[in-house]
Amino acid sequence: MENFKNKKSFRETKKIIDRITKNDLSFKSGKIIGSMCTIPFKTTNYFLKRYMTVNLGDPGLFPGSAQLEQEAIKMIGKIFGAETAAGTFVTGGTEANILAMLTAKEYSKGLKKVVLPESAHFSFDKAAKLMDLELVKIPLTKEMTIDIDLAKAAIDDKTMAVVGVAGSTGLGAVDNLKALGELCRENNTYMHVDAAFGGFVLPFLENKDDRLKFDFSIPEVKSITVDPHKMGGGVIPSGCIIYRDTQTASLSEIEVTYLSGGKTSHRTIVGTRSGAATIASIATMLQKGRLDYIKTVRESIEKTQYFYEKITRSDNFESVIKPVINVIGLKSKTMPTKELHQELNRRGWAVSYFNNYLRIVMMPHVRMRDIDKFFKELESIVAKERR
Ligand code: 0PR
Repeated sequence: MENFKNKKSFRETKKIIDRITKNDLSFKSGKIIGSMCTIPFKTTNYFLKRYMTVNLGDPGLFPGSAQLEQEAIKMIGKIFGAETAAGTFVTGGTEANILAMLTAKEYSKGLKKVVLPESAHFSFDKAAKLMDLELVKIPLTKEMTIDIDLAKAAIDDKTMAVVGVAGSTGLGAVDNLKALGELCRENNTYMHVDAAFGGFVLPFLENKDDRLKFDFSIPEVKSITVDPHKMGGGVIPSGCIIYRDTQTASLSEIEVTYLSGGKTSHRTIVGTRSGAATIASIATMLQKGRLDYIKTVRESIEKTQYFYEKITRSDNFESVIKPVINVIGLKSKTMPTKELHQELNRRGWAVSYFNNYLRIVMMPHVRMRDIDKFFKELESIVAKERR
């Protein structure tokens, strides 16, 4: 970086920043095939610019934007089957999950034990570190979902929260949340669903299986994480924590007495927060509407199916599970998957490596021709390895 002392012109500044960021990958390259984010909706620029100065941390200054946020939360709550939902936009799934754990801690009056599947996102480890929680990670079944019998054995009257995942980070797997809910009934244990990824997929799936139920229609579910900046097509940073009702939402509340507009409160970890990103993401939801989400999800599932069939037809690869949504865990049968990952990286492909498989995510920016190219590359790597 150049020195800070001499100020630079716009052109010089742009040159410096372009030079340093030139190695960033671009979604348009077709090589980002393992990320859970995507290209934001086409009108995003307009809303980002228009609401650049809005700080949702000061609702007294921006009452209209604060109202818009609440109306959007209600809208998402209704999609998830709750007329009474309340919550906030946050920076993403991590903040939403941490808030859910904070809320559960308050709800349970200070208990610390959290029962969750081994597949849960690492944001729960952050929450545990922050709040000194005890995570009991439950092994998975062969479908890579939480083992309900083992969960049952772990849940007791000392349990602060039970977490289920609707669209796991590695494989898109959906836990048996109805069964998990039933385990929360006896002690009225707080149940949270992490649908950061699945929340904008599952409600729009055609031919839905009853096992994919994840929302407030399960009576024990108290809160849900969902990220507009993943399958919502929104812009980074946009997550949401949605609570079943205002009473639950207010458990994480901190009163703020001095901000303009007088008495107000925060239910977020951060203080000042981006109105621009939130409003741009809400604008995306409004412009897409239910039918467009159904279409986006259908196309993503078709691409997943297309790739899955290629894998299963090949002698060289296998899928960890039959994909449930638009995430695939890919393993090589002929070479160590870790080496395959390294070679893909060397060739400029951005896929994530999870222990012993690669995560492929069929986001809206991934085109059929990218999938063909990627599959050819996979075959060429294993063929070369064999020679
Ligand atoms: N819950 C689930 C189920 C997730 O998959 C994720 C993140 C989170 C919570 C946390 O969300 P934030 O990262 O928004 O706080 N899943 C992706 C992952 O860890 C996040 C991601 C997205 C990472 C795009 C990289 C990337 O390029 O892989």
